[in-house]
Amino acid sequence: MRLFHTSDWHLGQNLHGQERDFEHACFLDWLLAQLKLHGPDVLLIAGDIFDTVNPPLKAQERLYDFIISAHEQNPKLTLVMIAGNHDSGSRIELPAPLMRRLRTHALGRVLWLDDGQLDAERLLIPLPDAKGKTAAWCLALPFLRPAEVTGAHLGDDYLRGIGQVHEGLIAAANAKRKKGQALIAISHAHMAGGSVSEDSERSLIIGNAEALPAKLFDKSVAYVALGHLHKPQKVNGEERMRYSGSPIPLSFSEIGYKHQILDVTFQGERLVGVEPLLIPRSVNLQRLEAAPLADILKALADLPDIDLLADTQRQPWLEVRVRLDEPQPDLRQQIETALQGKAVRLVRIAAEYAGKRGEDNNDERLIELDQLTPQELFSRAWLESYGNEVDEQTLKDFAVLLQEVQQADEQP
Ligand SMILES: [Mn+2]
Repeated sequence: MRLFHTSDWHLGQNLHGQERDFEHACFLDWLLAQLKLHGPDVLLIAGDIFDTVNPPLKAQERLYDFIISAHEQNPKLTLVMIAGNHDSGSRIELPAPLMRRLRTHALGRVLWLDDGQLDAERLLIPLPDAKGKTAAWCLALPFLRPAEVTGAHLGDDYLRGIGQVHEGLIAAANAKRKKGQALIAISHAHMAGGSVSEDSERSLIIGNAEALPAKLFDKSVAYVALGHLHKPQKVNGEERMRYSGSPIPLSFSEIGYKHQILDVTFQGERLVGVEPLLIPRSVNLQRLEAAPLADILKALADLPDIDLLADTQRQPWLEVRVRLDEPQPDLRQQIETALQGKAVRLVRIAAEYAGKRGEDNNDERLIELDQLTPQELFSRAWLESYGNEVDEQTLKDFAVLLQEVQQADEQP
């Protein structure tokens, strides 16, 4: 039994206004070729399939085209995908009846039965091997929003609610499986101890309350395919508990990651190997680190010139950081002029100013709005208005309101 584990595709993402569709198309072509080459039994996509709850049509076409192509090419492949915190759970599930015909299972929500028990049945997916025999069970844990795991008979403790879902599902899976069948979990969550990227993983809840303890997955679970963190990594050094990471860098802070999918092998109920398959980078992200304007202009002049025969879609995305003593109204113009005829695509200019408020304040920098998370902005506004730090409870309430706003577009 062999599976591929991937996550955080963020189809439809744009980088400061620039579409990533070409990069996603290159990744999906590569993935199809890997499926053909290695012929795994299962493909797991651990959430954040789309970048937003209302993804552009082109992004939806990418996903469904891929599923159909994968099925036509590898007719015995089972595909399981779950919603992440960027996805709409109901949107992911919407075409489920069609997708089942393509051996594809899409889980976006957890449901509770009338007696208050978790509806575990719909979250347990049999994974057949090449001969069609159930070789393993997949436990699907879509990203759980507070409203799904709290309430009347569940109580209002988010972490406890999450714990109940895990316990209920693992118990149901253990009751169901036969000897020799592996348990494989797929989950979109922030596990405690994971390392986070600078600015692209939208906070799940807030502070440390959002990080889940690894012990939620007891040893009966042979492998945990995780999504949410964009850097590929093991959780607490455990071989069986992994983030595959995103297939493309979703922000300039992710340039250094070795983007990959994981090729995971089982013998009976035992995990026997995990091998990364490195994804070729179709478009580079390039960042010029903060320097005075004169140095930056010189560095820009040294960039390679456009090759008229080369594919413009493969030109690197460029972020330029400039250190300034005072505002420079024609900054963008100077940079754009320096970039004329250069084989890069400018996506962002970040200006940093040396602080002017006294000698001790030389490190104070002006921060741009898009460098702040909504929580940070709220905290700063609170401090400025009331003169004291915002308290935990208010921050939590703010996080709940924020989630409501972020989902406001979502269809019921
Ligand atoms: Mn993500």
